[in-house]
Amino acid sequence: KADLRSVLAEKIKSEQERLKKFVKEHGNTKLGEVKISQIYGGMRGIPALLCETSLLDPNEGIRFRGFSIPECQKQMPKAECGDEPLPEGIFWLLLTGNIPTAEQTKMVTDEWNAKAALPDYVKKMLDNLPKDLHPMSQFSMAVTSLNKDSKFLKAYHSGVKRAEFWKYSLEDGITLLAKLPNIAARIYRNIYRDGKGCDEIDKKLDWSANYGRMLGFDDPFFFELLRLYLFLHSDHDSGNVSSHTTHLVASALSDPFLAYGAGLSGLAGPLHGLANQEVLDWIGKMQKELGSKNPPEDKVKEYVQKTLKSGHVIPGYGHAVLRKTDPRYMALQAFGERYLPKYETYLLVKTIYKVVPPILKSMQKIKNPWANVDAHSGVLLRYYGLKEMEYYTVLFGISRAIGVLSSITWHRALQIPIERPKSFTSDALMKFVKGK
Ligand code: CMX
Repeated sequence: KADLRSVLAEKIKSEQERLKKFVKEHGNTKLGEVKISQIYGGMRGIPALLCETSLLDPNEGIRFRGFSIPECQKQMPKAECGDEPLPEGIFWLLLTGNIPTAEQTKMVTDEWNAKAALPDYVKKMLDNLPKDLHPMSQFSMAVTSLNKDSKFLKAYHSGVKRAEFWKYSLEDGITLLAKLPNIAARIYRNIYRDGKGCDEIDKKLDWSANYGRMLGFDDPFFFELLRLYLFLHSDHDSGNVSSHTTHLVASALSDPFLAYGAGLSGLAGPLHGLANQEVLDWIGKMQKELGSKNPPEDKVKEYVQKTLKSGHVIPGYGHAVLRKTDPRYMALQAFGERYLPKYETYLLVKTIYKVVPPILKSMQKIKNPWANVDAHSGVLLRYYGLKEMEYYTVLFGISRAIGVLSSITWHRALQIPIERPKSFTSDALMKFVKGK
């Protein structure tokens, strides 16, 4: 029945020793070389980051502390009457490397429920923001503003030793995770429901179900979808924009609220987290133009080709690292097949999955023609009545916090220094090449 803090403290102690020895013995081992094309190419493939919580394999997809998505679905604790892993348990797994018991998971749920209430100043700020300010801007502002009561910030200024920083970062991470559904649901109610609805936590329910309730839903299948969604998006190694931004900002010893506020701004980009909104928007336009909710394959093919010809990307397809269909897409597809197999827009998503990869494969410049997670998430949310597409990235933002806040704790425990890679001007690179 050991609690999260004591399990983690033990693990950190043994890892600090193990990793110190590892770096001492192998610190000079080379992992690869850097090519000039990589400097101009978004640093793709440069092995430069540490991420203890998850590992992304180009063909296999993500593993959380060594566990694949199906393994997590099988082994992680679930809600009563549910089949999907509870995101609270994923937080435990990412932090400690161990699959928690049902009792340990419940301890996380209880703590998050107890700390879920928002300070009045955050409520007031959110209630006074213009309704046409994008939900992600509102989300990032609210998260940043919570640093007023950061335990890390207070500890830093009161002279706490560096070796202890991780403990205060963990407390901030837990506080932030507890409050995220409340912030996100308030933004939703303010923009789309005239501020009406409940913001009371039901202590008998888990994190995802409480979030669903505060959004104004009561369908247990929707709560189950939220559990799946919030589990799947929790971590994706640390090279993606939201994770890397959070790490970079946190490396300056900014507190976890400031760091994740910045990460959310990165998540809001159309090539990253906003793609789920773009997918459904694109599908909606296709349905309208083709005059059918589930148009035939040849018409879909024409529409895809037209999109590409107009110079746009096909949202939800391609990936900077993955080279196969994203297993997160497969997990969402399995959910759709189980609960909404006849829904017309779901059937269209299936047709798109048949049609798009061969077309993208034929364009040689595209390294990965397969679907990523964003190709499937929106259609499931829409089926259950969460129809406001520009809100979708907020869900992604609630989930990604689980991984990156776990990582901040670990980076502080391992005392990883401020990130400061070397940059060059083009002229300096040309001079270097000439001098060779
Ligand atoms: N449709 C059309 N063209 C695409 C494409 C797609 N789905 N995916 C890649 N390409 C193009 C790129 O735009 C690039 O073209 P240019 O050389 O003319 O600029 C070329 O193919 C090579 O790109 P790549 O090396 O295969 O992919 P990148 O690593 O540069 O980019 C990504 C990855 C995700 C930004 C890109 O595939 C894309 O824009 N996809 C659509 C948006 C999307 O689904 N994003 C969500 C990704 C998941 C996430 O991070 O959250």
